[in-house]
Amino acid sequence: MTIRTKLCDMLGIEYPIIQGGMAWVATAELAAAVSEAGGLGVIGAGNAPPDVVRSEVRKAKSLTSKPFGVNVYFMSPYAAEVIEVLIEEKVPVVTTGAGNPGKYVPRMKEAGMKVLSLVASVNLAKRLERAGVDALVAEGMECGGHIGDIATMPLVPQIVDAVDIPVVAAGGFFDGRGLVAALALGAAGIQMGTRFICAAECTVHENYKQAVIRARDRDTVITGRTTGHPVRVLDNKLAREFLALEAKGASAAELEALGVGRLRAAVVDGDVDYGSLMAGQVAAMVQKVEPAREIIRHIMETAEETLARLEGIRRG
Ligand code: TUI
Repeated sequence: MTIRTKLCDMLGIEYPIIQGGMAWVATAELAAAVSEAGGLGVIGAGNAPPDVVRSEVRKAKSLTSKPFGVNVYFMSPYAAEVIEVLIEEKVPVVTTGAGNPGKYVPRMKEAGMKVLSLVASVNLAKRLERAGVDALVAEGMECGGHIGDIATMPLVPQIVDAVDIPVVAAGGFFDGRGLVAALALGAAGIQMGTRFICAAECTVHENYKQAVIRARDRDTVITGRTTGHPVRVLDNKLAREFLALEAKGASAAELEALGVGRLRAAVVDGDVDYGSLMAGQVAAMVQKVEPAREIIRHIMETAEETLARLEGIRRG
């Protein structure tokens, strides 16, 4: 027995699990490993220039013949050029984040791509459905990185009720209990980032993986609330300095200066003190590094156990 949803048919994947397209973190190696394991691997284009994205896409193609995606980060100065590269390279799936992809949707659809857009509000979900995207990823504030202000539990059913296209739930997912909960809320699958940071195939610095593994339930904090760009990260020296500056009423420019290059420092250099260790609240549940295939297998196995347990509490 297995759990299949309309998301699997739409994307040509085996299991309704999408790997978050995390900037710097989600390289071709991780994306290909997740796709090979039956989920949808996603390369995070972040702020990378188009030639770098093209070479990552080609690397992923050399590592898997299964569908994979690329996340386009709309605050990147290269977003428009990256989209052209993805069209030229015939990337089957694009996920969009941190901005409104509306005006690019027709071009991506004409190229035969599936477009999934990350949203953190009902209003944007409705607008993007009208713009013609294929599915939405409803991202609750439990997730890592840039976040909205609504938690996954209230956000997902509100978006499910507001649109007619498939909705994927994101933020707070770790195992099959979460997958079944997402399906119960009306979602067609889940997107997970944090757990995949600790996939064996993920190329982030080992220090970053160990910081996620060490994290306990209250170890993420939200910086940047005063700038209007809240970001969930693991608590460290950088986060404390950032929060202290915010408490003193520092300007957005001053705070931005502190943040420049910090994600790269965490991912590439393994700077766990002054790097930006973006991670979601489920960091506390991640306890080991394991292959992407094991992560997917564990989610699907625990989802089956959860369904069986739920069946057991039905009374006639
Ligand atoms: O984008 C994210 N999460 C992120 S981005 C990031 S950090 C980064 N750093 C360096 C380079 C590249 C990235 C860390 N985490 N999530 C997707 C997401 N996007 N959630 C919500 C939205 C969103 C927000 C506003 C989507 C559209 C939107 O549009 C506003 C409007 O009305 O146009």
